[in-house]
Amino acid sequence: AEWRYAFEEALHEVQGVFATKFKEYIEEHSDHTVTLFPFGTLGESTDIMEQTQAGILQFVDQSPGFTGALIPEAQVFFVPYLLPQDEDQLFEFFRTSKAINEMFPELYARQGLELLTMFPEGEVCLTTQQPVMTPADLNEVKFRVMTNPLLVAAYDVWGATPTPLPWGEVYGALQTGIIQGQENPGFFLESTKIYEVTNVITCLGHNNFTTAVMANKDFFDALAAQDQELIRSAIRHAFDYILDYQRGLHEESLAKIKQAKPDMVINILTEEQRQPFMEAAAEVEATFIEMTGDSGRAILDQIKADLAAVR
Ligand code: 6CS
Repeated sequence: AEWRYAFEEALHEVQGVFATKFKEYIEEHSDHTVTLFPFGTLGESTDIMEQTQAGILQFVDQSPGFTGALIPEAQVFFVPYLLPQDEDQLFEFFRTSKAINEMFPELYARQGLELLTMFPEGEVCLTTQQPVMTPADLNEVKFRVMTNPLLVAAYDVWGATPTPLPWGEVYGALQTGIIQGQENPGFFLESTKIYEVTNVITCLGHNNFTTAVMANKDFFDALAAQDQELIRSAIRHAFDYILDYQRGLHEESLAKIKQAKPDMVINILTEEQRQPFMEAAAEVEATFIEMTGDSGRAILDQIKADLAAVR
């Protein structure tokens, strides 16, 4: 059969590299074909999710940053400073986490989605017009976030004016001054040339970008056991590849930005400079529990237990 798979990035970006590995594996090990739809070909993140829930697409990569309305618990990935910065710990967490591999699939299933995997895309840094050395520097800064209430809450406590927008509007909004900042992982800051319309990159160590790949559940459930296993194997293959692919990518991307635009300021904040951001962000965890109740608390507790196990 022909399977259709849409994602939120270009073909050469992390989600596209993952999807390409998935496609190659499926086509090499079966008679099925996978048609890839990169960002922009079928609309924004919310559009490709709707198309997957409707069964027009079989596979979709949608980041929790856009899944918050559908699955509020997915916002846990925006509790600042929850995920470790150490790559080995982070990768081991995604590989072994019970929250990700056992609990989240049940929540996605209720929305008609078979959650196949979640993986990290790299450390998230801020790009702004002015330096951000303390939370006070974000005061009055209209800061674009993904359409996610908890991310709004996080930038609120840092004093910014959080502005949820779909990705397709971000470059233009920075260019025209409607917003003055946004955040994304290093590779994406480089590949989308977002540095052309901002002056300063600031890394606070507050998060790593998490994404999720899923299938339409009715489609998946109706497949022969052999095809389900084929899909799971292809996902494992692409997962291993994408973790390896990302080693060193963040640093390389920042170096490429510096090369393309030498006067771009790149500030990696010290532990001491991060402290006020951490302290202000501590209340965001309570906001997450308020938004999601017992179900969110269970996910958060399990993530903490999963993290403790890899530390
Ligand atoms: O900021 C965003 O909206 C986008 N960022 C990444 C790294 N991937 C897709 C997403 O749409």
